[in-house]
Amino acid sequence: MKIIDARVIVTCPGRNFVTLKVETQEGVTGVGDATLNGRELAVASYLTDHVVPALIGRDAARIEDTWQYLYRGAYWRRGPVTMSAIAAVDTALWDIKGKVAGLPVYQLLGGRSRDGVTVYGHANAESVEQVCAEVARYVEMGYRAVRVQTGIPGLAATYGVGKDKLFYEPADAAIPTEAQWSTDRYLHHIPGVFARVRDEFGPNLKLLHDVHHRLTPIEAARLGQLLEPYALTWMEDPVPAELQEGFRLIRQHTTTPIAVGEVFNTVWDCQQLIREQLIDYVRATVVHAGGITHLRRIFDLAALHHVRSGSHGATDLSPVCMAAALHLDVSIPNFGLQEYMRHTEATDAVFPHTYRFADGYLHPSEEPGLGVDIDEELAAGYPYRPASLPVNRLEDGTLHHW
Ligand code: CS2
Ligand code: MG
Repeated sequence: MKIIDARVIVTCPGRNFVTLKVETQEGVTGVGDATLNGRELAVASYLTDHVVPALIGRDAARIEDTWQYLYRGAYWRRGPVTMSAIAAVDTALWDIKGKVAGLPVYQLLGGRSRDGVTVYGHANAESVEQVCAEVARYVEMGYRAVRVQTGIPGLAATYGVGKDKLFYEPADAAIPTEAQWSTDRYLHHIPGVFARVRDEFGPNLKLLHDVHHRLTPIEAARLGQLLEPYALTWMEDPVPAELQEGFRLIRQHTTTPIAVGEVFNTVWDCQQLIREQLIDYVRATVVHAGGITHLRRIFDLAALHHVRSGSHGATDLSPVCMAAALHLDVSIPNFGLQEYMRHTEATDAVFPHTYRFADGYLHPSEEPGLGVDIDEELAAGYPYRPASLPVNRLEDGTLHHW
């Protein structure tokens, strides 16, 4: 099963996506997502210039060996660019293996551990009233879990509150736009939002909130305490996570569960968080954490320490990543939740897929492989557009975490 071709496709059907398509001598193809928001072309170059030439002629069946070859072989290990590139190759090879076996990828991962993958949607709006209306829309669509973000009085724009409700997209300009942040205003406002939402929707709806790495551990501990009466499913990314031991402080003070990991690339980013049981959900993804092969390792370590999965699934992760995520989600023993932000119609058309949403669950494809593809002709009609994520400043002008 020799690899005879591998090509990198960059397309922008509403936002930029990088996709790797691998082809074998027998004509079997596989796809992998390599999108890294705001740094798309760096991964495209890593693949085209350094990885693709070494893939040609390799045996497509040797997934683990190829993973090790790309990880150890580069000498320079880890990092989002490297790991997204490796992820794309790994995902494409799992897709090929499934097609050759005639089985959906989840069957190769041990088969189903559950009937459906519980997903959460994003309710975001400027005011508490508006956000309640957004939550109600998700409940009507069948969602069992909703993430809630609102504007903060006194701040011009807030993370998570976009113009478009179903496809929130923060990468809005070639040069980063500047947003404003105030921890005091935020901490004062957010508990009241959850008091209202919990009161209106009752105890059975799972509620989540994304702090987007903006607090210090002691501030996060306080927020966790303030939110305890509203029984959140998780408080996400309370602090930047480079300092894994920083989570000890949060943990000592609150029973609000903690989720973190959308920027993690390898198990080394979270091994202390997991081993010391400092978190409850690990949110690493197929595309940014080295593909199905490596993400499964992270989830296996997590399973030993009562940590569940909660993979990132924002609009900047393509339907190829979502398709792959669902095969893992449905098969692992310690699945928690899957984020599901819907893609635009143009994106869905460029990436035809057969996973489907019903009653608050996503269901992976039953087709051999991942059950997703890229329509290259359609993709060619959407050329790359430079777009960066914003930066954040405190009211005195200090650059803060976005
Ligand atoms: C977010 C993302 O979905 C989330 O939890 O944190 O919207 C994140 O900001 C983007 O995916 C960054 O690319
Ligand atoms: Mg997040």
